[in-house]
Amino acid sequence: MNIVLIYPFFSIDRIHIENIEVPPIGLHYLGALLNEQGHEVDLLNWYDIKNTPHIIQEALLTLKPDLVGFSIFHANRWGGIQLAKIFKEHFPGAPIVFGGIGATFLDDHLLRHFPWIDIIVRGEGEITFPALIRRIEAQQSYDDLLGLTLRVGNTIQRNKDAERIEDLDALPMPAAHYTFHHLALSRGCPGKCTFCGSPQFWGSKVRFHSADYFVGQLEILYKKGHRFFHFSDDTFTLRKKLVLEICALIVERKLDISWAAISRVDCIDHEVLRAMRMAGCIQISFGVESGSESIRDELNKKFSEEQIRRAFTLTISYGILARAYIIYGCPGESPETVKETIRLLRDIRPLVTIFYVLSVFPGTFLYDHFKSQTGATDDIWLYYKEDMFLFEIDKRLCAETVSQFGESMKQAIEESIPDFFHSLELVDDNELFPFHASFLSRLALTLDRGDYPHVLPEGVVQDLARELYYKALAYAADARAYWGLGLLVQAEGNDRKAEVILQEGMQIFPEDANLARVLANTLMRLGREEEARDLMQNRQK
Ligand code: B12
Ligand code: SF4
Repeated sequence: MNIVLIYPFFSIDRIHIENIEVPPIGLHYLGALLNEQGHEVDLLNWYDIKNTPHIIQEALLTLKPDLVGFSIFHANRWGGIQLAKIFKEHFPGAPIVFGGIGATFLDDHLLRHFPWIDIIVRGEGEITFPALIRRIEAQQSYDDLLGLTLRVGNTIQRNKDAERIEDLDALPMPAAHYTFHHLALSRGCPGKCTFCGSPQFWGSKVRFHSADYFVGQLEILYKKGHRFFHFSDDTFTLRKKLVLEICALIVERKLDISWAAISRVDCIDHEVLRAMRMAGCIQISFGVESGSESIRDELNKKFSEEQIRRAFTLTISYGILARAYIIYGCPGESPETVKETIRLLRDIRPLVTIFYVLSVFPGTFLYDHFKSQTGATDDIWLYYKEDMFLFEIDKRLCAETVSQFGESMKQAIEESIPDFFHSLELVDDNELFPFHASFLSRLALTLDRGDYPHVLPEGVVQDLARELYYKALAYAADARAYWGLGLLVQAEGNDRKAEVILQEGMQIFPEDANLARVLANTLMRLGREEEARDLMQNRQK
């Protein structure tokens, strides 16, 4: 069959497109599986297609789909609905199938209101979707297929849930078919946070790939040239032994990669952090959510402050950037709870904090509670609207105040950033010194050239970056530290000093292209064009 899989567009343009530009990992799994079953699969990442509508027109001329599948998060469901209509008009014989978390929890609503959507595959797709395709190909009825919601006569029928896959390794490796940098080791989460759809979608029993499968995927992507990865599990470190095995394999197979993971504050310790750092982990994000214990309780995120504090201190001490996710506009949010969050953040000193306003998604406890309390139905989603914030439905909150809460937290944290950077304490472990140097120089570079300059005053940024570069070089020689420091000193107009730093770096890292380029530039600025030319020519030989 010719199958077109589409990741549809979002209604609202984003400032940070990195949150939406990545097609769901699940589409790669499904595409790989269908490819291996002999189908022709086109996977279209159309997250921003509304800005280039001619591409839709071109696709309609070239594609010949027998079936079109859409991967729906909540926020791109209108994109899916609109594209599905266009596809139905052009290819009336091709069934339109919706899947993913956004379709699973609004199955009835979508089929009831949008007649051009034919079938919803609920939950995990790899068993139900191929089974559906087989039935369609064989022109057999699929009315009884587990995991489907569909129209039967004039009614909408929700079949029983499909079994979940026991052995995730039995799935074909998406990396053999596609190139991407988001990977997942596991499915499922034992947590029960009230704002999160993961437990209802995946279940609380967690299933894992083996270390061999996971690192095997990394290896394939590495050979394709990828060096940075996101390990996108709900909690990557849930099974410590498996993580240690993965880290050992990454080192053993000499994969020179860096990666970011998501974890929970109660799921890390010295041993696992050390292994992760040695295997290239540079960042771990933790859901802190709030500094107020009563709000954390309300969200069912029952970690103590002590656990949060310990996780951040420990993670940073291994030279891993610890990121805090904070949700505000929560039930019971007040100026006091905001102060508590600021206090906790100042205490745990995350080097990056990501703030979200609490959204209420179908498939979560918060949403079910809202419906049962108010008598509202899923038809609230008929409005052309991406998300629903808690402050829109909780009378105790108002938009303006919640927005002020966010501003005051962000401002307080920005003011504290220099303190956070000054106070870094890294473990005294010789083997980790080159990693510490790499961590500190990366931080300095982010400060100097990345996201921070606009939030910190001129001068402060440069002083901090300088401090970090020197601290890095005190741990170990590091090409990036020499390069960054050279650039910083050059930007201050001190070309002679920049030359000394860069020459020292070049002695140790003669192959480093960045160092050579800045050194050549410095030599030009010093009026030594010939030396600069020689340097660059020698490199080209
Ligand atoms: C990794 C991740 C991200 C990554 C990458 C997202 C991506 N494109 O995959 C990043 C960091 C970019 C991200 C960003 C955001 N995320 Co996120 N993210 C996740 C996370 C932790 C894992 C997703 C994952 O890889 N799952 C594993 C793969 C195998 O599953 P899958 O892709 O869903 O596909 C399977 C099924 O859904 C189904 N399926 C999927 N598509 C289709 C299509 C068809 C036709 C069929 C038949 C089946 C099918 O079959 C697949 C195979 O089994 C989930 C939580 C979770 N565990 O699911 C949250 C989650 C998806 N994210 C969530 C949110 C809210 C966001 C953000 C909006 C956060 C924010 N405020 O900005 C952004 C925007 C994301 C977006 N694109 O809308 C919510 C979504 C809620 C909702 N109902 O939409 C989740 C569920 C977490 C939560 N808090 O509840 N996220
Ligand atoms: S927020 Fe994290 S820990 Fe809580 S239920 Fe969702 S995935 Fe699990």
